Amino acid sequence: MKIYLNGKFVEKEQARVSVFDHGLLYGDGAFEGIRSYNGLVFRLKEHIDRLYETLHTLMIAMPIDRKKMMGLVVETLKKNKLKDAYIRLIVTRGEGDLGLDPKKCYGKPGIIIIADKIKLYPEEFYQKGMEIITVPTIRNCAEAINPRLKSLNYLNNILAKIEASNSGYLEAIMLDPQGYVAECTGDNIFMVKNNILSTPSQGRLEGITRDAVLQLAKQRKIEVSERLITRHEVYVADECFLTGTAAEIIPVVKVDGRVIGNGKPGGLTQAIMKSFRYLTKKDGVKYQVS
Ligand code: PXG
Repeated sequence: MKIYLNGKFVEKEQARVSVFDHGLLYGDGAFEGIRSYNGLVFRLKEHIDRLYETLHTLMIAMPIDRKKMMGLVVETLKKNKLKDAYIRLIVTRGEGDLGLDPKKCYGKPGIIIIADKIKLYPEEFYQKGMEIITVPTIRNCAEAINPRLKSLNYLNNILAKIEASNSGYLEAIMLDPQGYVAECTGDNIFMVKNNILSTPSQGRLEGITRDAVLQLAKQRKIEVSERLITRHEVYVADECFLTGTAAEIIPVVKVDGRVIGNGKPGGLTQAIMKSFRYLTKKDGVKYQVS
């Protein structure tokens, strides 16, 4: 496996970062999880834009522009001869002296691109739907670390993931500090009631898959509402599903022990799953693997 690390491609075993990297010391940096489908990087530009927006707020000045970064992602895929892959792009504040202050860093961000095979949820979940729970750890709020920042500081969601896993679930709903549904640990959430598709308007990551689903829904003339959502509304919804780069679109049939709708993946969910699959075949940056 060839990994892009600070300007060169190196073998996995040689891909090492300094113990003085502020990404490691403080979680000071940003990341993206991107996916390619049959030689097409899904919405690469949108992922790179989101990354650079996070970096802008973190005040990490990038030595390369967005176009060059897109090129490097594609090059990493080609070097590894991967047509269907999961790409993990990481930018750290870089090496520095000890101490929180970014000024202690030497001004050279660490850039890492890993391209690996994608691990999927079992196919059964996509056909029968999955069960999730709400966990006690609340999602970061805009007043603290804005959840729109895809930073290396993911402990908030990791604690929630541990809580889900301790109870035997793979994914969990996180609430915002006011008790509204925010999102899941690594996925956005949608619900359908009376043919209206709703999703939380705030307190969550601006998911690329979420965006794609909203576009697909609008194209299909489905009524869409971005608003505050309570757990009760999810419990009594007709349908529920999650969206994310890794999960794609996955139906949810039980939340906190409450059956959603008829306990099977809903019709609108299935229609959107189908449209999304089609979209991944045409929407992205094309590349050739020799
Ligand atoms: N919410 C959170 C908190 C996320 O981390 C999403 C929603 C979905 O966003 P996208 O843009 O992917 O539709 C995410 C994405 C991983 C991994 O390695 C995590 C994500 C994506 C890909 C891989 O665990 N999170």
